[in-house]
Amino acid sequence: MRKRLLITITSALLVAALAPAGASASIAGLRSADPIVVTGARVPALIGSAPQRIIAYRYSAKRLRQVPVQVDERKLFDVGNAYQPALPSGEQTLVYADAAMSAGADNDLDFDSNDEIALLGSSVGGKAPSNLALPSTLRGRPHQWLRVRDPISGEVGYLLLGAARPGIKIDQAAGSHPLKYKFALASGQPYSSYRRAQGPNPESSSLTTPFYSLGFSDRWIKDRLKIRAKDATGVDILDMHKSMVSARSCARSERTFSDGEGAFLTNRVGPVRAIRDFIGANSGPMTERRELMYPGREDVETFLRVHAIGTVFDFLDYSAAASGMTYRNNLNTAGVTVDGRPDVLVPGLPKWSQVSGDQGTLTVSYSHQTNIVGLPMTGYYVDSTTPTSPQCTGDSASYAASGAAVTSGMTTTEPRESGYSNFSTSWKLYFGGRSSGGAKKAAALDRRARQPLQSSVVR
Ligand SMILES: [Ca+2]
Ligand SMILES: [Ca+2]
Ligand SMILES: [Ca+2]
Repeated sequence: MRKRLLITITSALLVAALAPAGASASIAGLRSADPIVVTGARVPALIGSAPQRIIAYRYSAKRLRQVPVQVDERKLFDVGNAYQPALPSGEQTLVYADAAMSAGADNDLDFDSNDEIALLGSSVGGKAPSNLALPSTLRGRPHQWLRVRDPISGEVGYLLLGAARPGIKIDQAAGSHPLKYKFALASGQPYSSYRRAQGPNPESSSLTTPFYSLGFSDRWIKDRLKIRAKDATGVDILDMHKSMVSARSCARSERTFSDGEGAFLTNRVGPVRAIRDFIGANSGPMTERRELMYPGREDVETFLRVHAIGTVFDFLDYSAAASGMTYRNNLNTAGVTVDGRPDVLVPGLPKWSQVSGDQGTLTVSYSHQTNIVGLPMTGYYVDSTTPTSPQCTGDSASYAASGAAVTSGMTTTEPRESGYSNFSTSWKLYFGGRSSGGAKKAAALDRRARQPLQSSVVR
């Protein structure tokens, strides 16, 4: 009896020790890879501050601790003005300001209503007592507490944002530098030498985080991807991110897009994310791809702006080094083996797909936005060492080449044409180790991708 009681007490203590120190621990754990993005309009007290003086804290273990924060200024910009001579599209969109690239610096160099503050889910803390003294950096300075909510679990957490006192040395990264992104032309020349009227513009650009690494060989040529999370082998499982008008023709591909006219709007990196944003896809010069690269997640956004083209294909073609991984999607949860031998899949447009094996786990959540009613879309999948479709770029095989396609009816999305429609896609890629595979885990990541962390100012 006594012994059993002792065991019960010990277990209770153990549970207490393992339990999250407040509701926020769940957000910081389960949603560590997901970003929290807040526009200036949502934190009015900070408007007018110097962007590089904004710092963030969380309350944890009875004190305030600084966490990484990044401020990315945005501006309304006609992307056609990135060309020389300018090729105005007549449409203004919000782009990330970059004085070194074609987007240029923001028109308002202070933190303004459309600028963004980006933080990571892993930084969220608990609720601080209302009488808690502010850190010396923020005493008498504008500051606001942000309440962060996970719409899936209902859990909440908090972050303190403020504009640091002038004269005090601060580090917005809080000592954390998980992202190494380098935009580099293979020529070694600066961006001012970029051939905007006619490519190619070979690059040796790369991104490395503790969870993955990427390589870019030209504007549209993303041809290296290694999963570095946990126990992943870290081999390069990507042949090419392929973007084509037709999967049966090499007339238009990521190669011809890169060889044609184009420009970079943005190439930025900070402690929370790297931003790579470019335009130019042959007769769709305003067509834009924006990569938002967080430590454990990559968001790939594509904005189609081109005359009527009928069909579009966008997919990741893996490399022979992906052999042995399991490919699955929400319509084929049991999965098939990536081996260059054809598989029979239930057809349809997947919500998510995943490749998982010793090489690590990559889960992709797909979404698209359009005002074209009833646009027919489906999934794309080819696993074959002797594919019937031309490869156009990269190697001669298709290893679990998978993504999405518009199969007909892609009407004009060109802003210079009357009656144009909108079509854009957003893929969210999560990187994990060997044990991160499986349909259940993929579905959970897909839910997180679709239901971003919410935030609101509380005081
Ligand atoms: Ca600004
Ligand atoms: Ca196969
Ligand atoms: Ca290939």
